[in-house]
Amino acid sequence: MDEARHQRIVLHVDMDSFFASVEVRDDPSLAGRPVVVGADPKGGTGRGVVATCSYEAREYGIRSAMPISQAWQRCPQAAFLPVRHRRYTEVSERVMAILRRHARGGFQQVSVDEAYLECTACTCEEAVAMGKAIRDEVRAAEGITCSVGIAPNKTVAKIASDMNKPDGMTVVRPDEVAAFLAPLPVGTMPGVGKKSIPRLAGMGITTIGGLARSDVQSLKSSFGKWGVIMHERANGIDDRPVAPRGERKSIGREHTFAQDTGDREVIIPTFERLLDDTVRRLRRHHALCRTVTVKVRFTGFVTKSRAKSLPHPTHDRATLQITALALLDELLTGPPVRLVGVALSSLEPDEGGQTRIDDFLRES
Ligand code: TTP
Ligand code: MG
Repeated sequence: MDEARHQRIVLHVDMDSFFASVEVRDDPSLAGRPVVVGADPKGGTGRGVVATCSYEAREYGIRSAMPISQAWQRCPQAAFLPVRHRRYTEVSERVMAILRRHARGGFQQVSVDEAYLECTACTCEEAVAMGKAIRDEVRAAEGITCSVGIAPNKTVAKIASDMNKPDGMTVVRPDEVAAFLAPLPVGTMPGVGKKSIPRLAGMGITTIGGLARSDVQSLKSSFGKWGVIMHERANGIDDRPVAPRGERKSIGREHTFAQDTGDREVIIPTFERLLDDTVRRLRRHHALCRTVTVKVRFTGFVTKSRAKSLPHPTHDRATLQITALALLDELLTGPPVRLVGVALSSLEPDEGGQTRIDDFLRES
């Protein structure tokens, strides 16, 4: 019993067809109908994509990010509605307040409709009761449903919340993790997407079980650090904490030129000013960073970015400048530039600056 109490428990909550559910809640006449939220379909000629759709619309094969014209072809009789971000944010804030009230350990909102709660202080039964209470309260207060996953870590909890959607709850106990993960396609694992799936398939790996059994050294030589992480997660290992709310992940600045320009004599000094300002903020807060990211947006909104991780965390101006300028140079391939930006991330406190960085990381 004592051991069970010390086992880690993480709860993941994700709203069902969130934007579409809010639309149905605001107009109950839509209930039970295929509802598509996204760009204007313009009778099938519209450009733009589907943001999300109700589960009734999913029966026609409509999915998030699909061209809206294709959604129209699949189900012209669906209710096509524009995206009302402000409204979804309002509902999201109220839902998150409910979740926060239930949290007894760490709480982390990860997107507009999803959050993790650390439940390690609870027994498994208490975590299940918490999941049920959250689902009941969200439904009663906001008129929308959510799905919950309860498991020993974030990865498994997130996969679990997706297993019985919509309006479901899935509990994976520690001794069930291996059997739960084994048959799932690799793409079920968060972070394993369009890039990793075909490369894993090329190595003969299609399921999470296959990934768990595969040779970690070969994964490492194909994917680097990410290969090792995937292997751990497939084996049910994921120690990432449920981070405190509002943790700052990066600092940076960007600048949009009044007119698109290909002139390096204009672009580089502007970029250096942005970088100086960002490094000054980093140092003022006694922080170090390990990753430098540079972004360039060209005429026509094509946006490219390059990132480099440094061998050691630093706030050294010269190191950051050399790194950032090299990245910028790789990106400036000729076309006129609309915007440049720089961001410093993987932040950590400088020695002796613990208190101040803690405050800083919670700003934002
Ligand atoms: P998701 O939680 O991925 O999707 P969902 O809530 O609509 O459906 P599910 O029941 O499968 O969880 O995303 C949350 C919201 O984010 C979604 O309602 C709309 C928005 N979104 C987009 O705008 N574009 C996208 O490509 C995706 C995936 C989501
Ligand atoms: Mg959702």
